[in-house]
Amino acid sequence: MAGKSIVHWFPGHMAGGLRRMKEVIRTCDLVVEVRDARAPLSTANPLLKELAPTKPRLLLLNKADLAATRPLHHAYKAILRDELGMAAGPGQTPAQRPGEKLFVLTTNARNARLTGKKILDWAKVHAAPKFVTGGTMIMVCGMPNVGKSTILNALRGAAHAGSGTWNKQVAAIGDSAGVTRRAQLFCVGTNPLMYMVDTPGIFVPRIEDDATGIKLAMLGCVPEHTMHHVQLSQEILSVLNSKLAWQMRYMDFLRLKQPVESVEEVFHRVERQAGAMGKHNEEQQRMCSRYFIRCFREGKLGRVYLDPSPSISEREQRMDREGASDDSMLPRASSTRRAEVFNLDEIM
Ligand SMILES: Nc1nc2c(ncn2[C@@H]2O[C@H](COP(=O)(O)OP(=O)(O)OP(=O)(O)O)[C@@H](O)[C@H]2O)c(=O)[nH]1
Ligand SMILES: [Mg+2]
Repeated sequence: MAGKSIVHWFPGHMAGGLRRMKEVIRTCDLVVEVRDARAPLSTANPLLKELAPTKPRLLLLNKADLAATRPLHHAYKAILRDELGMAAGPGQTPAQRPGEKLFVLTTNARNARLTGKKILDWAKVHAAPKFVTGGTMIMVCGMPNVGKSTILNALRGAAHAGSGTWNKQVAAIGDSAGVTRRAQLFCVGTNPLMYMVDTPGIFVPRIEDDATGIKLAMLGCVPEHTMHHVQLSQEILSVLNSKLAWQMRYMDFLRLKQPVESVEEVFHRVERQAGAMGKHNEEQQRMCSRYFIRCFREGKLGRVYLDPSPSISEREQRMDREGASDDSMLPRASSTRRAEVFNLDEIM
């Protein structure tokens, strides 16, 4: 089970970051909460919702390229229903709470520029700045490693498209938790003027159950040292062998003929592929497990969806495992036909 350290991971920079966010949020016109689309419920942070209950909110389910599309689609509708008290079926009347503005998008790094443009367009209409001359202030927040800084860079990219400087990354990104360690302000657009505050990933001081802790460790929302690498690899293998994995890609990847239960077998395969047989020491095992964990996080072992998705039938599950469904089942951004960007208006 998850080590106790997962439950208690709340380092100093997070406590400081949260304090700073509470100060900065007063001047913000829009809050962008980023979650991981592979576990949009487990990567929700209640602390963040409490920060600004009345501000317009934009919820981004990022890394949708790594999530199984069918359960993500269901989750999207459930989030609309739960967050807004909104019936999510087509043609139903939205029962939005008075004054609440929420925009939900799924996105991924591949179409980040397109997402950036959609966010900017939405912000122009729904998050008017308090003082026009001061510009719109946007705060981006979320759990560690969900892609906040990547989104910020995308927004800058969208705003600067065509100017020759759009692809310059300003916010540091990295594949481990805790890359951004303090709140930083960036200009993301000049017409109209928009600023964005990138914030450090904020973890919950206490996780309710070990299962959530394990999911967050799998997704890289906590640093490596919080869970032993062999234990984490074993948990990942269990996921890949279960219904949570929507494609059995790990067997192809490791050139296995049938599923394996033991993580030792996985390490053995990795060793063979790397041509490093024979050195059965701890360092070798650590390298194999880190490689396996990284491949899982990068989606090389197939798309997954880690949160419960009860409304999905066995048949749908089987179709996805056999590769019969793809991104085409998600609502699309109508004009561009690019996958994994959709919005409230299109689904209602
Ligand atoms: N496949 C995929 N990878 C993504 C996506 N968005 C971000 N990433 C990767 O996820 C990792 C984390 O991205 P960051 O933008 O640094 O995440 P962050 O939330 O700012 O992380 P912290 O600052 O540590 O809290 C990086 O390796 C990104 O390249 C996505 O949509 N799809
Ligand atoms: Mg960051």
